[in-house]
Amino acid sequence: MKRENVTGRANVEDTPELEAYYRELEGEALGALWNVANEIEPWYPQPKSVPTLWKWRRIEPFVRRAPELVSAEKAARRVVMLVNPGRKEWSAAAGLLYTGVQVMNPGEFTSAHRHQASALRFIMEGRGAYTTVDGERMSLGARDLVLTPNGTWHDHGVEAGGTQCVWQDGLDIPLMNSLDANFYEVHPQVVQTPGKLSRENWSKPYSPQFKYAWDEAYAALKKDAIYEYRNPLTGGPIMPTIGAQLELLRKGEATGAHRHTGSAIYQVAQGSGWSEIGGERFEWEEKDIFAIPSWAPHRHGASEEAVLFSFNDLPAMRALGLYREAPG
Ligand code: GTQ
Repeated sequence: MKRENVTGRANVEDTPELEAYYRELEGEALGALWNVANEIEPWYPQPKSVPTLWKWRRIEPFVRRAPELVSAEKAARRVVMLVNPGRKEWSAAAGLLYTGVQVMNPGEFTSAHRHQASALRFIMEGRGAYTTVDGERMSLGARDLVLTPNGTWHDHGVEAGGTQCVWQDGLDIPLMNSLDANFYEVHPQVVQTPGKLSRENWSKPYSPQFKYAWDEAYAALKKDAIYEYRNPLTGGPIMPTIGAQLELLRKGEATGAHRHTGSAIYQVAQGSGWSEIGGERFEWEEKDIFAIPSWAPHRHGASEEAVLFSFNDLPAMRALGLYREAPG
């Protein structure tokens, strides 16, 4: 047996005969595994996503210009997407997660729809924002979290007496498309007629609570330094594929480094500090957004007291038995 084979990794040199053989394979929709085995079976996860920080001061001018260039009605969702340079073809911010910043002026709204992708919104600024989820209308203020779980009808808007509102959308669109399981439907009404949603015998795979007010979450966070948004019925994650949390970092404090399978997208809810992600250091301030790819070692520190909001695909990882964690 050749020594190279001991590693179980391919080590084949091209010859003119082999090259001709590869071309013929390709013509038959076939391929030689040994040419790609090292790539498709890596020793450990090799995400195409790269650690990325989007500074709010760089995003903001584009967000403000969008309403001047395109109406909310025509755009349907007027969102500036945050696209990871390594995951452009999937419109992913990292791995299986999508994120974008949506802007809406007073009196504007999006038409009602639903999709298989699970979604959440973290309000960044403004007064008068609302979301209607399966007929239940909720008012939203800065740093409130609202869920629009997979399959729920939703439309959003800003009341005529409000101010321009900006929020971060987080969805598992790349996961749904990777699984070829995405669906999209338009509601028969442009906007839903608000009503009362019955929660009796709740058996949906997501939280019956859709709105998580900032004041309550922040009060709980102050006690524990970590606050996981949970399904109050099960104590489990808010949605089957997406989890979310707040982390409180006291001034000068730094977390230990670790890595895990699954990606996370962060938004700086308050304060300033830094993160080391995959060996790179990023300095962040309020409203900055950053992405941690799967298996990238990471840790955070605060220059002044900071609160980090984040969402992740860990529920999907856990449901499939794929969650692994290790020290960084
Ligand atoms: O509001 O449901 O940013 O479907 C991207 C896709 C928001 C939404 C996005 C969506 C939505």
